[in-house]
This record gives sequence, C-alpha cells and structure tokens, in this order.
Amino acid sequence: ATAEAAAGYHTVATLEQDLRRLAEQHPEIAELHQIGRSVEGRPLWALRIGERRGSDRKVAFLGCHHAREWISVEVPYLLAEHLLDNSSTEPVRSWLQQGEVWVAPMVNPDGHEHSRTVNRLWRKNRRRNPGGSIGVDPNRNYGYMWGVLDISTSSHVPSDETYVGPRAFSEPEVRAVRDLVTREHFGGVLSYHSYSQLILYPWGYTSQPIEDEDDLAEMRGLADGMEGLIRGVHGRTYTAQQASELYPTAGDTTDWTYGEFGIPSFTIELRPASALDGGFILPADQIEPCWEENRPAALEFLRHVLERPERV
Ligand code: 0X9
Ligand code: ZN
Repeated sequence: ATAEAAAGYHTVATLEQDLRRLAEQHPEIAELHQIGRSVEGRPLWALRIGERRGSDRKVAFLGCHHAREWISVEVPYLLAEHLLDNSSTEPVRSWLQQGEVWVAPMVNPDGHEHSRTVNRLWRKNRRRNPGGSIGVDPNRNYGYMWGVLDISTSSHVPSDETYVGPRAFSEPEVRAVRDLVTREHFGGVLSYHSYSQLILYPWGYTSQPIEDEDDLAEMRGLADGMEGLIRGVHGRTYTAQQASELYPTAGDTTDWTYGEFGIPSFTIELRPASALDGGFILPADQIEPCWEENRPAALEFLRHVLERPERV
C-alpha cells in the first residue's frame, strides 16, 4: 500500500467496514444495500439514508467510476457520515424524514484496488477484453447515445483508456448503477470525479445545449449556485460548464440519467485544479478541505432535489 492509503484514503476493505459501521450505528435511518458485483466479484455498496423506505423524494451521490480518482470516494462517504451525524438537527432532520439519500461511494472497486496496489494511475474497470487488453471505461458504458462517438476521449479501441465497451451496459458495475437508478426513481444524481475543479451538466455527447429550456435554466442555476457555495469556503474556483466543453464523450453517467429520466444530473470534478497541482495524486491532507468546500454544494443539490416540486 502507498503512503497515501495509509494516510487516510479508504481502501475497498475499510470502506466496507465504515459503511457497515454507519449502518449499524444508525439502524433507524441507514441501511446498507449490495447493489451488484464487480467484474472480479467484489460487492458494490450503496448506503440508503432516510427514515422510511419508498419515499417519493430521493437523491443519489456516486463516487469512483474511475479507479485513480480516490478523492471521489471520500466526498460522498463524508457526506453520508455528515448526514447521519446531523440526523437529529435541522435541516437534515426534515430532509431525512421526507426523503432518501443514496450514497454509492465506490462504483469501481476492482479498479480502485488495482490503483492502490499495482498501478496508481489505473482508470478503467478490470474487464478482460477480447484481444488481451484490460478494462472498459465505466463512464462511457451507459446507454444514452452510447457509442455514437469514436474519438480519443470516447474510444471503440479496447486498449484505450476511454474504451466504451462492446455494448451499452456491458459492465456489471454500470448495470448496478442503472438498476439502482431505474428502481429508485431518483429526482437527481450527482457523480463525483477528479480532477480539474469543474461542475459539469449535460450534454457530454454533443456541444448542443439540452433542448428543454426549463431544464437548462434549472441546471445552470444550480451549477452557478454550487460554484458560489464552493468558492465561499476556501476561495477555490470550480467552473460550471456543459460537460462537452471539457471534451466530448458518449455514454457518461449524467447523459444517461438526464437523457433517460430528465432529472438534474451533475458531474463534479474535485481537487486539484490542474496536473501541476498533482493531478490524480491528491495528498491525503487535502481530503478534509476538499470535503469542507464541497459540503454546502452537495447539501444545496440535495435540498434542491428533495424539496423540488413535481414539474409537469
Ligand atoms: O472523462 C470523464 O469521464 C470525466 N473526466 S475524468 O477526468 N474524471 O475522467 C468527465 C466526464 C464528463 N463528460 C464529458 N466531459 N463529456
Ligand atoms: Zn473520472
């Protein structure tokens, strides 16, 4: 294990322990669900937080589609811990009375383990591809406009870092998220990645803006709000923009959640700002400040989704 792992990032094993502990310490409002299994057979976990099962207001936070983006495990995990620690204090209390928050901090545990023990910069899952290469990019494998691009940032070549897979939802990690989102009818989804400090909204597959002007205004408004909230904590700039402006991709998580369900959907790229600041290798002493600056934005998204009136 690297010094980083020892110094405070979760491993597959410690995440499972901590999620179990949270569920045990808060039996009335927290429930650990196994939502599937990875390519190598590891359980995929989601923590459900809320007083009652089957409410009609639900929000999901996802982490670690990409193995090397360790900070993207910690922010949703710390959000779950924060909600449970504050479950008897307003406003968290009312949110958890009326709604549910689902947190799946590590969508790609096989990749994370490989990143921790073998190759720190591993990105994809651990699928054995025909031809001998390894890995499908889980953030290219969702079924909305899947595969329509064949470019370096969204590739049909199995050995590439952004390999889209042989077909939409070919990967068990991605099917697990698909099945969870389909079953629970979330009102919004936020997926954490790193790095670049960005707040991204659909579309990713085209530079065209989304057509529905109310949806666009809603997501731009939320993104701008989150941008200000994040900046207000430690002064860092997280730029709000359409995902395709970073680079075009087809089959990412939030194109599917918005394209299929029409719900507010964001990808947040966490610290650091650039490769010069370490890129994917974020020192563990930045977990806490990164969480601190993202907490109000996460809570604003949660509040927005759980308090959102049904739109016709
Ligand atoms: O490439 C990705 O999947 C995300 N960036 S990362 O550096 N974490 O790999 C960005 C996905 C957002 N969608 C688009 N840029 N289209
Ligand atoms: Zn990523």
